[in-house]
Amino acid sequence: MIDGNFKLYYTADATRGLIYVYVDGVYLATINQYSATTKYQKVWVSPILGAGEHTLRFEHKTKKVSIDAIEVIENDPPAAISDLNASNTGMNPGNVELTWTSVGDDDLTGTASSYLVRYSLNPITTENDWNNAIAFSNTKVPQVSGNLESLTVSGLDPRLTYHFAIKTRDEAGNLGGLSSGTTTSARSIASQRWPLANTMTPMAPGCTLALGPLAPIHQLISATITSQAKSATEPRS
Ligand SMILES: [Ca+2]
Ligand SMILES: [Ca+2]
Repeated sequence: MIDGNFKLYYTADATRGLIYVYVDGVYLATINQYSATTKYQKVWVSPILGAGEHTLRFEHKTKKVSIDAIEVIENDPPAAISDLNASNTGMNPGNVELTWTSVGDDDLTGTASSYLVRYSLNPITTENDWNNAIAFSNTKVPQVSGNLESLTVSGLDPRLTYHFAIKTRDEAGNLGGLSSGTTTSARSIASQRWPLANTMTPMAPGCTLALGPLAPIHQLISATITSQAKSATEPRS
């Protein structure tokens, strides 16, 4: 078995006796399986064993014993992601690209099973923040620990600034801690400024200035600018 502990499921009745549990050749505990009446699915839970592989051995003496099942419980969660970064690609309104380095199924070792991605208009720095954040459903399969991951979060409002956080899940369902990073918020548009194709030149009063051509995001914006006549008393610039 791997890191964690285990549960031994057995049936107790009047014919059963003592079972001796050894881990890595060292005596750990005695389970008394005797019961005056038959009891199915009794459970004995081992203490937490250290990380690494362990060998279990069970012994009995005069009376019969039973082992219906052994359930291995994995207690070693993935590490917290330490370098989550969020950036806007600029060309797709409502999209933000997240990048981070993968962690393992056991701390920084191995390969995890899935990612839980959440976002919020508020910083996500506590478990309470996490619980109140919005989940971004994804089917991303983690790479082995230490590789660059990326994920595009879509469907955001380009006018707002979002904060992001990720937790990594292992094959036993253990969740890693909250991700952290220097940049965990991003607008989902590249910039609040954009170039004008036209050169601004003095215009006669009442003229209109067309904007364009613009990048796709800016097609959301249309504007008409009307120049105004300067008054006779205003100095000309
Ligand atoms: Ca594991
Ligand atoms: Ca694990």
